[in-house]
Amino acid sequence: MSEIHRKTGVILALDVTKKEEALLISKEVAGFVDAIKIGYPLVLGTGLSIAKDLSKIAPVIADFKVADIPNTDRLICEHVFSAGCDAVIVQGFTGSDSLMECVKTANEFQRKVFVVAEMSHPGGDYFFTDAVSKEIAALAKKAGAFGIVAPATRPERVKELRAVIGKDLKIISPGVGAQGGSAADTIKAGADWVIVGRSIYGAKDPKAEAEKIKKEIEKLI
Ligand code: O7M
Repeated sequence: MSEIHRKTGVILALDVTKKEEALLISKEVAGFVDAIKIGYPLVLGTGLSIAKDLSKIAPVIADFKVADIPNTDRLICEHVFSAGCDAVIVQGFTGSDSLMECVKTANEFQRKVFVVAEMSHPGGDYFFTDAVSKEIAALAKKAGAFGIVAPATRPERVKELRAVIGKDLKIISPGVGAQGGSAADTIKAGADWVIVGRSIYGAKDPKAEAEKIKKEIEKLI
């Protein structure tokens, strides 16, 4: 288990599907990212045991967007944390009892929960309307989550959601690069980390790309 500390402001979204590639890229970019986010593509491709391998390189965030009844959520979270993941990403629209069960389970394992407040793709604000996103962000705070997920493709929303949660919770923001968002604009709007996938793992030189984003963020400090 390791803590997620902000040094670079970058989280790698490792959506490759082969173990060798996942390990190679992670080792290459290790100095330029603060955590590695794994999700269905990699875990379905390699098995959940990849979490332990990657946790030797950087803290691991399990992006399963957990969205079920409290009992099922607890079973999923227990599995994820036992596998060596340092944090889990869950949905908040399931309601406070489901969310609180995830946070309770995370606390038992001394791990963290991030709650999706709004999604980054063009259709992402269709159901995650302004009012709903803000309500989910407020619920994440009330439930004791570590942070929320907010869209780098809409920095103005990051700013508004930051105003809802205050300084205590972290914001991680996907949508930089391949989806059109800017790392600098997202951090300026109040995100703690940008989540970057294809721009890094799909680059000819993932290390150079990760370093470029890290430097873009460093310039703001
Ligand atoms: O940089 P990309 O676009 O290749 O990858 C972005 C990653 O962030 C990818 O793993 C997505 O599944 C994830 N993501 C979004 O792109 N948008 C969202 O709204 C939410 C997520 C996410 O990480 O949810 C927790």
